[in-house]
Amino acid sequence: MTTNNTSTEQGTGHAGAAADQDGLPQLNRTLHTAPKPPVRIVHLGLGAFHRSHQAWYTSQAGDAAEWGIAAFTGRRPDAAVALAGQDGLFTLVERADSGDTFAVVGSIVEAVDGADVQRLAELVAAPATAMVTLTVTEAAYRLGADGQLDTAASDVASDLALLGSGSGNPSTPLGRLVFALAARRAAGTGPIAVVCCDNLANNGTVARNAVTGLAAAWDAQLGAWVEANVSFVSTSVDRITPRTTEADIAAVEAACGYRDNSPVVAEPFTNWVLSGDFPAGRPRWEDAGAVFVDHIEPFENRKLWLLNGAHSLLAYAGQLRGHTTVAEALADQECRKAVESFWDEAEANLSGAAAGGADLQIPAYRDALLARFSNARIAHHLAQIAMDGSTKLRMRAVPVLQAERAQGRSGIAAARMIAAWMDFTATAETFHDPLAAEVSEANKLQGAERVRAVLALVDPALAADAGVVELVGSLLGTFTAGS
Ligand code: CS2
Repeated sequence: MTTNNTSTEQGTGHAGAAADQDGLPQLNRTLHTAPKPPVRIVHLGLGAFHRSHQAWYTSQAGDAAEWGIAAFTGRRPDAAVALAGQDGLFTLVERADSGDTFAVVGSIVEAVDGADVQRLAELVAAPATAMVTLTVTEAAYRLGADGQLDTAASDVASDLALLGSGSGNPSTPLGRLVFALAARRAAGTGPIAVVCCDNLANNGTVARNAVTGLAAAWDAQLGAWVEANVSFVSTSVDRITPRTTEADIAAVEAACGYRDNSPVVAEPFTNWVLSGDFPAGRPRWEDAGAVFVDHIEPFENRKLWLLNGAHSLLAYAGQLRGHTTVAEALADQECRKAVESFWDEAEANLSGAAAGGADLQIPAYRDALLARFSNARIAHHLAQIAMDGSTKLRMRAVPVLQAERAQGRSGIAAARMIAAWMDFTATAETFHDPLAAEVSEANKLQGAERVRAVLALVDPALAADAGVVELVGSLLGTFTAGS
């Protein structure tokens, strides 16, 4: 293991740092004394990916000293409690095939329990705050299969009732955001950007529809204010970030000589493509390699289809064949073949006019993905990727299947991903999905009826196409252990 203690902030003495039971000091700002940047970014969804990606980019910007992040958790306060105990600092472990490097990231200056909506409102309303970034998961946008905000979803409906009556705090990330935007409107602190960093096609538009839809359903004037004052930025984000383990915490202790309760492990590769306006300014993320483009769609599709699509395929096919991690699944020729043929289909729909003049360098991108997925030192668990399949497949398999069929081809490789998901949901002990109950119910049906019912939960138009139902049905059972 190579150890390279590069710090984004210069370490100094250990004065005042609390020690853990091994006598090691706890990571905090007495160990790393660079000035705390002021809060200018509010983030919703304080998790590992936010820290390895947006927080890292912000810490690497040339004007990092001006840009601090206040990050709010989602459902549970744990990540905020752990991070607050070390002044928002955390170690980024970059895990390459050849070894680890360690760096302290200092851009998060406040870590807050997401339930503290008063603090959220105060910060979003503050004149210095220029943007709200989001990693709230694909499923949190509560889009129905028709792509529109599902106001009938129980948590959306209950947030709307709470907002309307003023009798309690909203509990969904978007409900909380809308509450905080109302505070900004009331404070008169002007335009702001919302930057969606979730893996969705047209994620800026999705965020716009969801946030504006919710705001307008609560208060028409707030809806109009959001339309006029909030800029929704689309982004394509990329950095493989598995869950942190106890072994990772121990590795940081051994290499860095301090205790960090919240290190984050990520691959060395990172990518961020953005498109949209920042009316109140932004950090110079381009200093860290972020790219600003006018037309983001080809970049989004390249990432969502080639990387995320292959991930989902490996997650279902790989687990059906008894594998645990991405690297293990990719080493299985059956899974690898399925990925390569899905990539062929996706690639056919990424080139030519679909690229919109962008040079997507697909062969090099595919080669790089093979290398990234094969990094066996990154234990990226298939179970983590398998979550929320009904939402993810809409972005990862459905567009490729539709594009293939529109050109008179079968779309068999994309259909294979959907069939693998159906087999997985029918056989897994449990699975996490916003539509888990509906999927399980539909899986009880037989034959074409079952395929149609499960497909309808992903995309009603596909379910109405007898050819697709037959194709997906014929691919069930493709991936079985040892076949
Ligand atoms: C993965 C992504 O869990 C998943 O669905 O496909 O989190 C993936 O690792 C990231 O998008 C990589 O940038």
